Amino acid sequence: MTRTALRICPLCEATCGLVLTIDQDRVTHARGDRDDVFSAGFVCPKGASFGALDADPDRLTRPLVRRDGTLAEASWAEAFEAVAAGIGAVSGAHGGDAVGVVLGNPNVHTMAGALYPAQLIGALRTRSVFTASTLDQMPKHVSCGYLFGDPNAIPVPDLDRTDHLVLIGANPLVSNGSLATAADFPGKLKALRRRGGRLVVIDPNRTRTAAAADRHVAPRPGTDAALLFAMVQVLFAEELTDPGHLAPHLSGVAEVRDLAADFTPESVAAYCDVPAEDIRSLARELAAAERAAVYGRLGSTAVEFGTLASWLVDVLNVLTGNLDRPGGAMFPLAATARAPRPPRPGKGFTTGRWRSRVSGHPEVKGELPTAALAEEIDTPGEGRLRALIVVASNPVLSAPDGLRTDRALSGLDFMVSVDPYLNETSRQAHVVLPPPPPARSAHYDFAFSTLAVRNTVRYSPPAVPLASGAPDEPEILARLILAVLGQGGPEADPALVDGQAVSRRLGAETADPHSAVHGRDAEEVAALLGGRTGYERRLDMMLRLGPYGDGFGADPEGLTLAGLLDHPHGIDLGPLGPRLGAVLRTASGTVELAAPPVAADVPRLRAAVADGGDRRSLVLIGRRHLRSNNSWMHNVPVLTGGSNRCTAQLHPEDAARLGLVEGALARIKGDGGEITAPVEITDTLRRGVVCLPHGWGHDRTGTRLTAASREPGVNVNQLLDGSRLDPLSGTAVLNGFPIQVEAAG
Ligand SMILES: Nc1nc2c(c(=O)[nH]1)N[C@H]1C(S)=C(S)[C@@H](COP(=O)(O)OP(=O)(O)OC[C@H]3O[C@@H](n4cnc5c(=O)[nH]c(N)nc54)[C@H](O)[C@@H]3O)O[C@H]1N2
Ligand SMILES: Nc1nc2c(c(=O)[nH]1)N[C@H]1C(S)=C(S)[C@@H](COP(=O)(O)OP(=O)(O)OC[C@H]3O[C@@H](n4cnc5c(=O)[nH]c(N)nc54)[C@H](O)[C@@H]3O)O[C@H]1N2
Ligand code: SF4
Ligand SMILES: [Mo]
Repeated sequence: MTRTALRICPLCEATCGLVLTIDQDRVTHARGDRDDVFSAGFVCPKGASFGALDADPDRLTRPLVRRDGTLAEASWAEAFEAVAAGIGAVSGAHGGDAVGVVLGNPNVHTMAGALYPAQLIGALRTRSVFTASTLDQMPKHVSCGYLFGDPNAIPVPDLDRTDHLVLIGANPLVSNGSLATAADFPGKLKALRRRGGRLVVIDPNRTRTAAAADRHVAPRPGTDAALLFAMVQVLFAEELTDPGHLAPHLSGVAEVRDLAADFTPESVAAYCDVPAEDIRSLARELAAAERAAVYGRLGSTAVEFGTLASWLVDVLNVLTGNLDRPGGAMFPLAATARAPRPPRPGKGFTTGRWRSRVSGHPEVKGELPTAALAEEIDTPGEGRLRALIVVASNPVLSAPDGLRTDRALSGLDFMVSVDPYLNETSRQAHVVLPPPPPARSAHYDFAFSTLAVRNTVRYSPPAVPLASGAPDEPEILARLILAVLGQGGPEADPALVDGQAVSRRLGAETADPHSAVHGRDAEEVAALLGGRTGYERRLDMMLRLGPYGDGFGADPEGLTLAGLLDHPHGIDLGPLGPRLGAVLRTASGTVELAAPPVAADVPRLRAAVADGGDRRSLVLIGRRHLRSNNSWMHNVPVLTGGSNRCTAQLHPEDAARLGLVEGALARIKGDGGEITAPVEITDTLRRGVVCLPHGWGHDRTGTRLTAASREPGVNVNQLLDGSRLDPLSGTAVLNGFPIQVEAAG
């Protein structure tokens, strides 16, 4: 007897609703849910392979504990006792900062990853926090922090209503969108063009997205900040700025004009390798469009001037009046966000409240650069990192210089990995705690609802019950928190962790005159919470205190978890609405266009433009594949093979000059080492650029990745040594760094 269950796909940011067919406890089929209020049936090959991924025989089902040097299966009780002893020994002798926390990308795709890490960091009292953000979008947080006073206030392109969309360093036809949660990005781009709108793509590679555009501009990698500055210069010089409704809310406009003054299209054309006339028309077309949105993604963030480029994206949105209006760049309002309060100035945004020990990198959003993780472990001296808790991260492949990271991890006193796989990183752990597969986990998109191009609310309870005795990931993280607090024994009650979060939030809300529960008794409110588990009670609390919530009775029609469960395909909350006033948290209460730390980085860009860049040297950029995801999806045979391979792509002219033919091996050298990869010649790339995907290099011993290790590929991040960072955000330069290439052997 088969049955079906609904499950939001956790495999990328598009958050599609799936219909799973389930036979016994096995997912035998997955298709798009046509009735899903957000995704309306869209699915991609990864979502369709949900069953294969869920049932991967290499997934760990029991914890592993290292004894006499080898990892062996153990009971959950033994594993948590080992964690309490291992972390306790390090933090007791060396303090909380000696224990690092590393949080990887899947944390934004799990409920556990949204709810528990802050409590874990609090329990450890550690400032040694490293996340995937500094391999990814941290520049956007920093630029929005300075512009709007809140690093999490990230505007998204209003895809359904815009007339003119400019995509910079983004390939949503493959990535399915990022920092802009939209199921069926391909359909939305088609609809844009069908209604007469224009799609502009700025990318050194003629990607699938670029090939579908009305205009494709291919600059030299890493030069976007100069190109965008030149667009700003044109807007001012040709009197095309028109902030309109935003005008009363802006400060720093004149400063931006002055900063942009010498970035004329002519002055940056050679550096960007884009004709000045093309830059001019990019600016004119943007200004002329009725409703336009500029959006930048990884090719604009994980680059040398990532924060400047991210900032200029929104400077363009502001100067053309497109921020916070329909069809422009807008702020979503998630159901689990705090209900809006009356506008008031905030404290503004700062970084550098502390610095990393070895290189002195400033803290950003409470984090240190992941590119500096290895040096914080392997550089001797006071304050060295001696233990790590790694949750859903594979820095040996995802971050610069995996060989050094690998060696550093092997020298730790103690390491825990919360990870379903024994992979390149978790193989160095002393304890591996495996979460259950996605079909056995509940799902709510805490992170992506704050980035979605339409407001909706959806929840999937677990589709399949947990295996007997196995905890879900929320319980694993709650028990981990208790273990680091010294409560590693079986009597420790994970409900305490959820209870603490609930009483903290309700304590603050009942004391807040603008809260729906102001003046009520926090315990009495807590007793009203619905939900079968701790994480469900927390979700119920957040929904009820949120902008659409019932306020625990204040609005009987409002949202609760129980009400949401009556809508298994989700509830549509409508298109995005203007809400800048509620978003702004700068000290001035305005959009601060020219924050001093951002302006102070402009001379570095000016110097790079003046220098012209080394045009003889080749630079490397990345690529993604529809059937892959970062470093952990190469172990599912239906998703690999065909075009999903780890090849070095080169332009035909570069290949000819280097004497490389299709399929030959190229030796590629960078700051951090060298790798050898088969050549794939393609004229989709611009000249001077080599393109390799990341997340490969599955050839280390001691892993359990049967399929991936048969076609291991090479680790592109070995070309980096961790020293190239965007200074304002600490984000690694993963795109547009210099390399040398020659024929191998
Ligand atoms: N050269 C280059 N490097 C890059 C990039 C690039 O474009 N080029 N992209 C960067 C970007 S954008 C990112 S986000 C990072 C990602 O880098 P990481 O944050 O390290 O993420 P992944 O490589 O996806 O590894 C995820 C880990 O989580 C585990 N996992 C999977 N599902 C779950 C789950 O449900 N729970 C738990 N606890 N674990 C789970 C996987 O087994 C794997 O070990 O890589 C970055 N690295
Ligand atoms: N299928 C699939 N989907 C994914 C992922 C995956 O691994 N596979 N990963 C997920 C994650 S973690 C993320 S963060 C998102 C990323 O989502 P996207 O940013 O949309 O994905 P990328 O393919 O990294 O696109 C970056 C683009 O920037 C271009 N680029 C490189 N350097 C430059 C430059 O200097 N300037 C400009 N203008 N462009 C440049 C590259 O050619 C590439 O096309 O994708 C998510 N979705
Ligand atoms: S687009 Fe993303 S969310 Fe949708 S099915 Fe594919 S992997 Fe899942
Ligand atoms: Mo990412």
